[in-house]
Amino acid sequence: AALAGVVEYRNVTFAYPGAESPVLSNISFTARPGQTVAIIGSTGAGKTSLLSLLPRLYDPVEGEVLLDGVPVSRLDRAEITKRVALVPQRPYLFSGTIEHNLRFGKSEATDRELWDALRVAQGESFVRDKKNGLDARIAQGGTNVSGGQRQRLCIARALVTKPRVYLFDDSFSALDVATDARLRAALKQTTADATVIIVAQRVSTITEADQILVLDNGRIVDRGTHEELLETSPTYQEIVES
Ligand code: TTP
Ligand code: MG
Repeated sequence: AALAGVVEYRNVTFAYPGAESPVLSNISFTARPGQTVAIIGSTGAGKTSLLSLLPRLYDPVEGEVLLDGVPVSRLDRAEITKRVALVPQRPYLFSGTIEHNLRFGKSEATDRELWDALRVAQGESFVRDKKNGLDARIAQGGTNVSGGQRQRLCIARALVTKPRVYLFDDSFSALDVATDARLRAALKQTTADATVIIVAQRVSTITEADQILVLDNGRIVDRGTHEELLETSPTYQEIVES
């Protein structure tokens, strides 16, 4: 199972270059194919920073991040990108057609694959409604699509690459609750064999996760399923009630 998509963070501590104090301390967890691991915590807790270490946007100062048992520090970014798709918190669209934007990570994808990805990402109907469909133009930075449409196009772009590991950084926050629920149900089927790590603001997005990590000030303070955390974690209860 060399390309299975097992993600392991082992005693990871991370500080931004030039910063004095770490934003992540002693992070350890494992996410396996078929599992969804969710990360929740208040703003500034370190969720985005945590995700950024797997695709090597940054490297830890201590500890290791492993992909299928191999430290990612031994893999080059192109190799990681083939197996890991990150949907960033501020999803980026560039000037060009919708098709160009969707093919960004996998230029040889067929139109069929693009539409399949759009269907899962709940973006099919708004692209179909555009006069030029996949040829419709996106303005620089995606200013002519809504925040929710932008999120869905970036999710579709990740799906097109058919990665082993998906990292969703707050990718559902601009969606209304009904669209969020439909998208997650569709994603669950499509990504059933993949490893999924989701950062979320809304607890409703992650109640079904196999494991939830509660991040506070750069540390995992509690972990468990939604039901377990409701019983055991005051920090989680606060998030649920907020
Ligand atoms: P984040 O990792 O961005 O925190 P978060 O993703 O949990 O927050 P949010 O819910 O708002 O998305 O930031 C953790 C700390 O790291 C915070 O003090 C800001 C700092 N930071 C940098 O110094 N440089 C960076 O590029 C980023 C992303 C964060
Ligand atoms: Mg963030």
